[in-house]
Amino acid sequence: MIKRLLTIQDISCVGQCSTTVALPLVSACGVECSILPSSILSNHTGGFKSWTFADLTSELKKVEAKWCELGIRFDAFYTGYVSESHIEPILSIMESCANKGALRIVDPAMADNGRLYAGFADDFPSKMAKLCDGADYILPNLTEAHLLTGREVKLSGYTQGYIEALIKDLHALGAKNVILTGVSFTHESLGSAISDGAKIEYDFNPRIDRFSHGTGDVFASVFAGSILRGKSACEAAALAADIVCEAILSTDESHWYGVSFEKALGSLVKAF
Ligand code: PXL
Repeated sequence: MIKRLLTIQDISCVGQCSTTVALPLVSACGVECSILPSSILSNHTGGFKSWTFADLTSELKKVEAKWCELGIRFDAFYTGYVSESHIEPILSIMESCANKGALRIVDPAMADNGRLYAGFADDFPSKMAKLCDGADYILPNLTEAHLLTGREVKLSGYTQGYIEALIKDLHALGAKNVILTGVSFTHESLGSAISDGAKIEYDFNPRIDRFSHGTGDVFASVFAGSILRGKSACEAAALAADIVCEAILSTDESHWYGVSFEKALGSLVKAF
């Protein structure tokens, strides 16, 4: 039986992030992808001058009630960019619409390059931490990891011991598996640390010296689809990183607001 995943995050109508990236990538993994948009924006907030924002918090409870009435259930939940008002309704849906053993995959998408995204209050990381509590997998980047654990952000010049202490603090939020992205111990490589709470493994790719928007969403979407197809966390993280690299390298330099993940869909389909 094909597995069914529900992704809960915004729809940025233009910008190649969140739901518009999750839907094609999770589908390409051979997993049914249902969506629950928590808000609709004209475009994402990372680099465009302005945007519209329609909040859908009040819809979340109505949709949950309907799914309960219809007996609709999911094998996994994958959350991304959400606001404070969405957190309690999401926790409720993850309880009431879960098949037995349903997985919770939380990408605490809220910050990058040392800063929270536009529009998030300074205390938002403590709210996002509530979604991490009880998650099977969390996928913070380095900035998000520091903010979630109340640390001052340190993006370079750290040791392996430092990264492993940070991961320990992330587990203490209540997350079973931690996939910390954006880890680098040499200038030539960039990758992730994958921890199940007992052992930590690393996956690195050659560093691509270019800032790209939406790569965290591509990584999380491929990771989520791969886990549902039975890959281990290390295999899923390695595949997700390979797809991110292929997408970045396929993206025209002038295409600044996202990555051309469309060009990597063929490789992703072939990986299953
Ligand atoms: O890629 C994360 C993301 C998702 N949704 C919106 C965003 C961002 C990052 O800036 O602005 C609306």
